[in-house]
Amino acid sequence: MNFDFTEEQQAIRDMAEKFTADEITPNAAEWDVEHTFPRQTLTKAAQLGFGSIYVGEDHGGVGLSRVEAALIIEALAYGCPSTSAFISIHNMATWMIDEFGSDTLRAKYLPKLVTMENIASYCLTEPNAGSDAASLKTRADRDGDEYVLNGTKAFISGGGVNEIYVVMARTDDSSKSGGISCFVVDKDTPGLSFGAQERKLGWHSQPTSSVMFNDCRIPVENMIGKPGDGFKIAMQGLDGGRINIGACSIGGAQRCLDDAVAYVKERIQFGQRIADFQNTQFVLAEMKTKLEAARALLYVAADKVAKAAVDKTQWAAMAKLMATETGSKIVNDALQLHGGYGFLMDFPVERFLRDLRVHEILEGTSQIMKFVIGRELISD
Ligand code: COS
Repeated sequence: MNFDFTEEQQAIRDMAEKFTADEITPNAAEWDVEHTFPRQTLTKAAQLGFGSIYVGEDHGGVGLSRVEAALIIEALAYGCPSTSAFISIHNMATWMIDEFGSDTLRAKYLPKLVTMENIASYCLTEPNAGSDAASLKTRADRDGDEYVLNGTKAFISGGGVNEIYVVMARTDDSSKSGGISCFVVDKDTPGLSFGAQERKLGWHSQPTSSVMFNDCRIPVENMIGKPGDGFKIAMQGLDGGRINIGACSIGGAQRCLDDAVAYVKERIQFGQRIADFQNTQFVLAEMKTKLEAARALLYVAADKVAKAAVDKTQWAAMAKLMATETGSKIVNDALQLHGGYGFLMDFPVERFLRDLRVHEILEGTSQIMKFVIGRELISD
C-alpha cells in the first residue's frame, strides 16, 4: 500500500496552506468576534477551485477526489474551522446536484455554484428530526408541474444568506426513508423564509438559521434524482461531509498543537522553559501521536469514499468519530498548556476549542457514528 501523496496532491495541499496563511489566518479572529461572514474570501477560495472540489471538469469544477478534498479542508481549518466547514457544506450540496441531478439542473445551477457567486445549503435536519433524520416531516406535494413544500428545517448553515437550498422533503407517507425526495430551492422562491440568526458557542464566521417553507412552489424538474431517492442521496452526501468535518478537527488540532509547542518554548516558570518539564513533553507527545493516528484513519476513510468501497460509510463514521473526539481533546490539552492565557481571547486556542466542539454533533453525532459502525459489525 502506498502512503505517499502524489506530487499533485502535495501541490494542492501547499496551495490550500498558502491560501490559509494569506487570506484566512490573519482575519479569522476578527470574523469570530464580529460574527463576520467572509463572502469575499469565499469568492477567492472558489477561484482556486475550492467551491467545486468534486464537481466534474466538464461542469466547470476541478474534479478532485475525497482525499484531495480532505487535504484542502484540513489546510483551511488550520486558519478557521468554521469557514472551512462552511466551504465543505457548500461542496457537499453542490456535489449532490452534480452527481444525482439532471442535465437541466446541472446547467441551471452549477456555473454559479462553482464560482461561489451562489452558495448552497444542505437542508436535512428539522426541529424534531435530528439523529433520526428519516423521520423528517417537511412535505413536498405534487400539484401539476410543481411541488409544494411545507415545513421547517433547523440549524441550516448559510440559512438566510445562501442563494441555493438542497432540501430533503417527504413525497410519500407509506415509507419512512424511502418516502423522502431531494429538491433544489432558490432563495427568492415565494413561500421560503428564514428564522433569526442563531446565537452559537462557535462557528461565528458562518450564518445559521432555520429555513421555513410555506406553500413554497418549485418546478418538478427541481427534484434531484427520482422520487424516494432523497434519503440515500442525503446519506451519500454525508459520507463525504463526515470526512471533511473530521478534516476540520484535524486541521484545527494541528494549529493548536503548533501554537502550544511555540508557547511552551517561550513561557518561563520555576526558572526554566515549561517545554523542559517532562510533563509538558509527555503531553505534547500524546497530542502528536493521537493526531497522526486520527489523521491516518481519516485519509484511509477518504480513499474508501473516493473509491466507493462497500464499507465506506462505516469507515467515514470511524474517521469522523476519531478525528472529532481526538481533535477536541488535543485542543483542550493545548489550552491547558497555555495556562490562564489559553482562556483569553488574546490567543487563538479558545476559538478553536469553541469551533471544534460542534464537530462531535453535526453531520451525525459521535453516538450516531458508533451506531453506524456497530450495526455494520454485527450485520449478517
Ligand atoms: N449511502 C447510501 N445509502 C444509505 C446510506 C449511505 N451512507 N446510509 C443509509 N442508506 C440507505 C440504507 O441502505 C437504506 O436503504 P434500503 O431502504 O434500500 O435498505 C436506507 O438508506 C435507510 O437507511 P437506514 O435503514 O440506515 O436508516 P435509519 O433510519 O435506520 O438510520 C441513520 C440511519 C441513523 C444512520 C441516519 O438517520 C443518520 O445518519 N442520522 C444522523 C443524521 C445526521 O447526520 N444529521 C446531520 C445532518 S447535517 S448537520
